[in-house]
Amino acid sequence: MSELELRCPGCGALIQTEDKSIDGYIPKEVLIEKQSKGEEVICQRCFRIKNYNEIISNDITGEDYLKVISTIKNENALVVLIVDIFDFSGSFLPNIKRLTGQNDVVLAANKVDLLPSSVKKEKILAWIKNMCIDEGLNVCDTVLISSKKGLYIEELMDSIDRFRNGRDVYVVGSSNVGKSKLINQLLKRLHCTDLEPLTVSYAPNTTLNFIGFPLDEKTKIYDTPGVLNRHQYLRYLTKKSLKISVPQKEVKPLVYQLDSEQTLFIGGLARFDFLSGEKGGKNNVTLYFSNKLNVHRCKTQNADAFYETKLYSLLTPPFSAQENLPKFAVSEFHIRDTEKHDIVISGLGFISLRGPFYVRVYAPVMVGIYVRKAII
Ligand SMILES: Nc1nc2c(ncn2[C@@H]2O[C@H](COP(=O)(O)OP(=O)(O)OP(=O)(O)O)[C@@H](O)[C@H]2O)c(=O)[nH]1
Ligand SMILES: [Mg+2]
Repeated sequence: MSELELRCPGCGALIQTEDKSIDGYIPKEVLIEKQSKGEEVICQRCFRIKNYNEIISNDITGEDYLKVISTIKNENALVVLIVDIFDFSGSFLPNIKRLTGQNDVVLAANKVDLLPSSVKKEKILAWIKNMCIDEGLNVCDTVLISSKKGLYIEELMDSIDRFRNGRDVYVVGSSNVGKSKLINQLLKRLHCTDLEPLTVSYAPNTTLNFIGFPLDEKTKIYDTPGVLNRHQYLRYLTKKSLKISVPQKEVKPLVYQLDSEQTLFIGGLARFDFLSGEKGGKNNVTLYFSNKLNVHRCKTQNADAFYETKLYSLLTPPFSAQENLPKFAVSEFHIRDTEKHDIVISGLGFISLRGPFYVRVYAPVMVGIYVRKAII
């Protein structure tokens, strides 16, 4: 069937009319109608995401991803690695070199619009460079961008031009970091406005295969599927909870002055016990989370009972037991120096405070909880 040759321009899946539950499905009548009118054929899932803003997730396993992405190491290309600046550790792919081989890497930290606007760009860039050194990743350039707001896209384009030396470009990164949104921005600037835009969505695993666009007569830029990091919160949230928990605009920091043995609940999604800090006095703790999430404070000694009785009512999201959020696991952090640190709850946000401190953090098992040098 000729339709088997056709790929969806939104997600890269092979177009097919046989099985609704498989990627690339489109009803046969619709396909025939579109083709007879000479219209662009996009799969039903992309149509629904684009037109009704539906959240339809898909399952790409780590192995599928590795198979697809590791073909890049056989190419002579420039790799543009996208990370989510709001979830750096959660979205960073430490094994990127294994997948992309000896190819040069330009790092683009996306979603800079989520950070408070008072934060200096240079400070963030210096912080990213240190993180790359820690992770052992050698990059030719680092650029901060916002694909959503269209910020600094030209800077990234200049960097791509400088380092690609006539080669193809592959845009890679974890799921949901904004690869497709970025390529849509690049296409606008390359005046490719007649092309169907790539499908972009809140839900992970939107792009399913490589999708190439010409950069010039000989070379292409490719969108690629993202891998879902199993430590990211995103993976465990339902559609309703995702809309509240994933920040959509600049995050306004919330400052709390905490005494020892006080607890903060971030909705019902995480719990932060401040056990002790500097001797005497109160300690400033700054929260960087979606501002749609409510924060509640209580005494640590009452926190278990509070959680038990208020989960799903005051402490939301999650909104009901049907959401099936995994049980909380506990991590403790005992910092003895006087530096500022962030406690990161991967995919959800971070809590910033100065040492010395002793804190306990609760989040679903499997969600990564890290301590790092403060980004802000
Ligand atoms: N705030 C903010 N959100 C962004 C930005 N770029 C992308 N997003 C949002 O992030 C989500 C994921 O964007 P996509 O472009 O679909 O991400 P992707 O990396 O292509 O994801 P996969 O195809 O699943 O690998 C969408 O809800 C976007 O609107 C940005 O610069 N800032
Ligand atoms: Mg995508």
